Amino acid sequence: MRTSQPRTIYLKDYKVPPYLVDHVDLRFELFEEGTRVYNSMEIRRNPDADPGQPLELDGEGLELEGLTVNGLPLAPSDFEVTSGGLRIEKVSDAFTLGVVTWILPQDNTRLEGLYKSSGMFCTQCEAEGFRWITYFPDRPDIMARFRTRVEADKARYPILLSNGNDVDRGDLEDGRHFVTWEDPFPKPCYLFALVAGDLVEKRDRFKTQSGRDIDLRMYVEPRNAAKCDHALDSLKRAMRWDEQIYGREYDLDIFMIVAVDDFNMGAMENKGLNIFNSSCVLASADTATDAAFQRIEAIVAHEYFHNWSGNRVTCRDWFQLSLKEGFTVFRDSQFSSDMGSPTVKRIEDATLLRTAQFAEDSGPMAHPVRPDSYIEISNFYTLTVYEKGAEVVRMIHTLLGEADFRKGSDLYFERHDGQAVTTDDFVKAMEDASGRDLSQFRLWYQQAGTPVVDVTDHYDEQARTYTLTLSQHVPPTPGQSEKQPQHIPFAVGLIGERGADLPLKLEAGASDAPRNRVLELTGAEQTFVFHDVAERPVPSLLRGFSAPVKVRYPWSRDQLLFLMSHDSDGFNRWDAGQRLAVDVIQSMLGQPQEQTVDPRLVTAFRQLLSDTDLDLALVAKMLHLPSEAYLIELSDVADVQAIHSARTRVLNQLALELQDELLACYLRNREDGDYEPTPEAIARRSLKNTALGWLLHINEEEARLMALKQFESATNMTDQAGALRSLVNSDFEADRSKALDAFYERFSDDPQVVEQWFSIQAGSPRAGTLPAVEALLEHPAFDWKNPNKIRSVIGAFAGQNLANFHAEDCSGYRFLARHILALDSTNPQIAARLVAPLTRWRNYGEVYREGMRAALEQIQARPDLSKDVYEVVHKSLKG
Ligand code: B3K
Ligand code: ZN
Repeated sequence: MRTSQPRTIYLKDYKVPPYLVDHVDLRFELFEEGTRVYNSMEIRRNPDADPGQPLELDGEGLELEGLTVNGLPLAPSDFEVTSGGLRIEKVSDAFTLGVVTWILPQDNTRLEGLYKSSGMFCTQCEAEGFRWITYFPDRPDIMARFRTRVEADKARYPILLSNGNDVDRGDLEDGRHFVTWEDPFPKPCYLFALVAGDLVEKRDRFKTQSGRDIDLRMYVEPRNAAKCDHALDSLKRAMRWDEQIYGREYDLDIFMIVAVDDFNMGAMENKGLNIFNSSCVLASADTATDAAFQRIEAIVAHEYFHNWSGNRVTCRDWFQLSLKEGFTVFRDSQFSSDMGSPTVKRIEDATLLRTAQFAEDSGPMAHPVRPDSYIEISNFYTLTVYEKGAEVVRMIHTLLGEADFRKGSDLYFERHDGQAVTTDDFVKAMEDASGRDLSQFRLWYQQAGTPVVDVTDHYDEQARTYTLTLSQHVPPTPGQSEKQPQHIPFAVGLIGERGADLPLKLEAGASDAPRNRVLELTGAEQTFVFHDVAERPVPSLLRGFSAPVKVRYPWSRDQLLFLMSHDSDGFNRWDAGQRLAVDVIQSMLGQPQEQTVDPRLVTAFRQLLSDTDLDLALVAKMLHLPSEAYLIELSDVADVQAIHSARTRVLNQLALELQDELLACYLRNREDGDYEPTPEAIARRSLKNTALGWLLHINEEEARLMALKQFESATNMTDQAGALRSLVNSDFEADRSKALDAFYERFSDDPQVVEQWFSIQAGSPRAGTLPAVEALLEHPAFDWKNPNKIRSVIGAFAGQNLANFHAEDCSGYRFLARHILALDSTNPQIAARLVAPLTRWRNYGEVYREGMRAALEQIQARPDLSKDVYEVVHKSLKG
């Protein structure tokens, strides 16, 4: 824990490591009272570094039991144990360093390094967890070959795993045994993993494109044995897809997946041994929702894809995190898009980006995709690094086109295999393979903030020209007051009066003009003239959300309605509906209760609900009104209660006016038959449950009976949870509590379902009042040591239940601050994540603003804050 001002690390201070580690031999003796780690490193001086530097190793929370050089013990005067590590002033050019440490995994609540989760040992080393295991140069540009021997009690821990191939195993005295693993690929220590436990093994096989047989193994606690199929099937699809789309084949003979209940994030791509949060890998139809099935497929694929984008080619330093994360998120989104509906996937990605990443990008924690500095790297596993980073790669894909992008990725993997590199190396490979100049494009990695593109247009009837003028600016962000124009691929179409796309001729008389074009905006202002335009068109701007920017254009409501039903770009159809709804909701802010909704919105929604020819998956998305979080992001000074009330009124009126259509939609999509997570079936369930939710929102009696029936007879979790959620969000209080009790009763021994039960309540504006949420924290199933439980109660309350969290008496803020402080001493990473809802206090109305600031100040006043929480709170208050 911190006692003084924590140190800031700068990208500009990067220096190559003075020493390299070629080989590491590890031996773990696992006991109930602690673990002894024997670590033997073959070290040599780095020929590219200045000579004569001391050897410095990182280490935290370690008890040093032995230190040898070439087998001979070091005298205490030859080394120094510092607060963050160990320093040996004089070493030779090549030597073997032996370190023995004693650690306490059973007491490790931070969940980084080696720790215990429901009776099993597991590790989490990214980003800087390996230093909690042994002394080591804990930085990703040190790539070593690892050999790991794990020893433990055989009855308690029959399964002993680490990276690579198992090369030796046997029994030891006192009922103990060992397994030795060898990983032939050099890797940074953040990819090291170890697991020991009483687990069942599920096996599968995969034949690679070159004909090699890969052993797929999934390890879970015995009670989860029936929840592995979906992950294994997803894995095989991902392996095939990566061969087909990127030419990437798996390289080891074994690929292992392990599920653990206590995990700080979703999953981890350790070489050959991916470790997952149970909630991101275990699924069965009766316990996991459609959303969970899709999330699992995407995360399994994401971690698998890291084997090339992250493991074979890794990051030089943590400022380059987006090198692996942005690229891998892009790859997993392409994969999900290929497995399901591309338009829906794009809508989901853009929604996350526009709601949460744009908020991050305009708040006090705003940072470039490649940050310049950090205090605690764990705080930089952000939406900016991941999602905006993926958008940046996607824009390269758009600019280069499929074929050249593939040439670029081939070159990147070939050129840098086995290396630790930078985002610049990635862009360079793309340039070299395609011949394109991406120098201005690189600003996407360097400048923080969301570019705003203002669009004006002019139609000249005489000349039959249509002119689009695009101008851009990037708002100032902390530490970056001046910005340069960025290189923005801006996809457009022009829609004629009869609803068809017009040819887009940038020269008069050109024949065969495309009806979709990617304009390249590079200047602060640029004009594009389209010729032979026979009639005044409606512009379809930023089709497919071709860049992570905000577009401003003075659409009329009639134009938006027109786009909603005519745009050939599915994404923009959805977007037009969102813009229309935002406009309607915003116009009702602060208006009296009786203010009625623009009838055109009602008509548009009626059409969506009734037209059975439309793409169901798209309709399901279009029926979702913009979230409160998005409406807050769009406001300069958010009045949360007014937003909540306006949005609720719009929802109520729509539901009241469309009762018949909603009922019909519900009945039409109430399918029977076996559960299948196909895009079509998912869309049906989503539509049906949205209709049900709307009807219960207005406390419709017939819908109440349908919800109760659905709740009782559901054969899958999507319908079960959909019915429960609808009841919880209604005013039928007796039904609500009966359903909640029944649900808990049925699923109380399944932690993943209990987490859903928590979050449905904590996230509900009706059920999730502060006293109700405080009661959930006292529930026997709640566990302060389990991040999923914290997320499902506190995270859901502060992240989804905005009307209660932002109560005007500021009780929600004080509640959050209190728990952040309590959590900071057990799990600083989780504590720091919970600060996020308070960081943008400057963008709220006065009551909220002052309350949030007071909560941040209360946290900051604690003298021994972790670096994690300190950084977020400090930067938030500083702005
Ligand atoms: N690379 C891990 C994230 C590690 C987070 C460490 N605080 C999971 C992923 O992005 O695939
Ligand atoms: Zn990742």
